[in-house]
Amino acid sequence: MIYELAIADKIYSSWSLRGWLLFARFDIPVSIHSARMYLPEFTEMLQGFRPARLVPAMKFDDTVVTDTLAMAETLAEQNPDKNMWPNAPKARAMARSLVAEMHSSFGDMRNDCTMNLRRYYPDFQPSDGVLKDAKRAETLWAMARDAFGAGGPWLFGEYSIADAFFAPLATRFATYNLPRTPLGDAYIQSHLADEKFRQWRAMGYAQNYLQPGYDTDLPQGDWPGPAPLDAQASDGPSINAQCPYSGENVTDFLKYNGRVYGFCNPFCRDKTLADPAAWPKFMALVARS
Ligand SMILES: N[C@@H](CCC(=O)N[C@@H](CS)C(=O)NCC(=O)O)C(=O)O
Repeated sequence: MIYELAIADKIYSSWSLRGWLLFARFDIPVSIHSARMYLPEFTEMLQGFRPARLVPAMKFDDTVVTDTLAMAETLAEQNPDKNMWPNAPKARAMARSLVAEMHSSFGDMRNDCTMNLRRYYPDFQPSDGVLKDAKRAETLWAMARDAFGAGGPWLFGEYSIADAFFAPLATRFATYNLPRTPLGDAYIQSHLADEKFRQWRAMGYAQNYLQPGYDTDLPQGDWPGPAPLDAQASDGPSINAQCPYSGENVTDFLKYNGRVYGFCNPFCRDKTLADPAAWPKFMALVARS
């Protein structure tokens, strides 16, 4: 099956993150179309995904699927080898409940705590509604982890659609420093440390775009996930002639641990700069050099 996916800003678009994780986390090949929200380019992009009016939207053959819940079900049905839902019927039923509730609820948290993967606001004061949502999320997480989570750090042990759905909520706990139990904190940290999530966030940094209205004036701290390795933009020449991602000749450079590494375009350099350890191909090049 050949899939196309329309998404928006990686730092701010929580539903896009969820849609992208459904592909990235289950290793399903997809061709990505991306546009910034609230600009004409967004509407233009969606012309190719009619009748979608929001992101994410996906397409296969001539069929457009316009909502993350429908995308998840369609992908799970078309890729049975990927085990996107838990295998055991009772676990699968609970996973579906959690995903449906995530999809239809948590309005206060979504409204008051917009996703912002650039920021950490340690002093944010949550409203009662946000606190209620946060508590409900933790109740659901604890229920799944207690019953089915023994095999790994995710809600049902192995990563499932339910984790992709809760990833944006986990980032809101992180950005706004929402109160949480140790169990909730461990689950949130699993998301922040997840390689695919880190790649998404690093690509968001490389997009280098501040969405008006998504920041607050509150004091900021360092991102509460794994700290990036220290790398700096640099001039060439580099120790590698070919980009670790594309194999093409290098044009853009960074310095890490006293050595200069090259990439075939500024975006690939910048996404690596934002979080070098998130990129296995770059870390393999470092290990070889
Ligand atoms: N129910 C939809 C929600 C999609 C949604 O709200 N997308 C936002 C991005 S996070 C959007 O497209 N915003 C652009 C706009 O409102 O113009 C889904 O699950 O896919």
